[in-house]
Amino acid sequence: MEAKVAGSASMSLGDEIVRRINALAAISETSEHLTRIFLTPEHRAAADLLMTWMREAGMQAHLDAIGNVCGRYEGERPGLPCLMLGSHYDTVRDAGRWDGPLGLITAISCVGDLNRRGRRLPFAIEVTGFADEEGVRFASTLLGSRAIAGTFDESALGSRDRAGTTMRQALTLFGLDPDHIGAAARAPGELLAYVELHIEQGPVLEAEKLPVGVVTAISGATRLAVELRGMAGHAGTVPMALRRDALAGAAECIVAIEEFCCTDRDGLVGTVGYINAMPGATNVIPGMVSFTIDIRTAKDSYRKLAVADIVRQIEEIVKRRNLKLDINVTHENRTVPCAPWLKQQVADAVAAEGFHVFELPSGAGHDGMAMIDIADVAMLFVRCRGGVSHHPDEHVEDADADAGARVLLRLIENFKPKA
Ligand code: HGY
Ligand code: MN
Ligand code: MN
Repeated sequence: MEAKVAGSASMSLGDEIVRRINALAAISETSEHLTRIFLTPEHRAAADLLMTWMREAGMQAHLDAIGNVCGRYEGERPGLPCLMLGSHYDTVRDAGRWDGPLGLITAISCVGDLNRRGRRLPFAIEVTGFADEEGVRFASTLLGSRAIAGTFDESALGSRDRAGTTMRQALTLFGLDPDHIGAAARAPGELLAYVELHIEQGPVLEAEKLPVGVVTAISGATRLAVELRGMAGHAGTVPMALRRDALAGAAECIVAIEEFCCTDRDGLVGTVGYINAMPGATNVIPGMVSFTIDIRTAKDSYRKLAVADIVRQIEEIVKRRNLKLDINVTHENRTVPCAPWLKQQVADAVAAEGFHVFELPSGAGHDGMAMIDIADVAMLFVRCRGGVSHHPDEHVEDADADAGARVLLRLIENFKPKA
């Protein structure tokens, strides 16, 4: 049991949160970088630590059928519908320690504060650590929140990671039953609302000199997997004019994507985050290249047009270079608005804690994009240094972690279900 820090409850909240962020960050695939991927041993160790903290906070805690960590703090009487809080506990590769865990640990610490004060509310509180928001291991993402929302696509069980392991096999190895994922789905009406605290992952709050912000909407995203096939060959003997170089073709596609997105089109952003060239030898012309594309803009209709335009450009490059193309959408999420009635309660809590109410959209995706199918959603952003995220330099000042906790606790204690 951790020693409770003296001082006001919210100061101990901030201290406790930062200490736990650092403790959780130590659970990683390697000691050099923070990487915690879905259904790995470090994923399980993190789940166990989170359940320990949930139980210390007075919650019942369990792992659900897809590996979400689920904590429940009963209301004035058992079985009441809940205000669900939480965030994800998986990370990207070489990640920062705040993306996901800040929202999850802050929610656990807020419940711990209520528990220490013996406070019970006219609703239950549930805190969920979503198992896979980043979608690093298997192409599809939001797996944990989709399972809870009842929208998990069973066909994803056949998707393979880079080692060729299927999600089905990984779930089984993790000790879960892939044919039982449906049991994670919650019935509509069990949740009064879903509220997530998260780092902004952008520079706006820092520019505004504000510790917290109220999210208006979560931008939609489209992810695609591309495979180009040409002809492997000897780097020293095949004349340039006779080559079908898959990597040179991929390079032309990647530059075309960047140029298309740079023409300042309604906040359109495009990223190629992963590429793999085969056979991967210095003296062999690459015969096969696979890469990923991530396209985002807040306007769904515009994003669909942009994706179609980019695919058309890739098809033209591939044809001209006499390559074979295989391109699939692996993830598609519409832009999700935060519910006005709930967003207002986040804003009221920000104001009640003495902070300026500032609204901003989220360019990053979050589990609320799946949770919207089962409950209204809202988000509270916390400033992060330089807006840096998905990077080991990601950082939140102690005072901002404490500010976020104070606002979330205020929101919880003043929460009114939708009339
Ligand atoms: O990709 C995203 O926007 C989120 O961090 N998973
Ligand atoms: Mn992330
Ligand atoms: Mn995140």
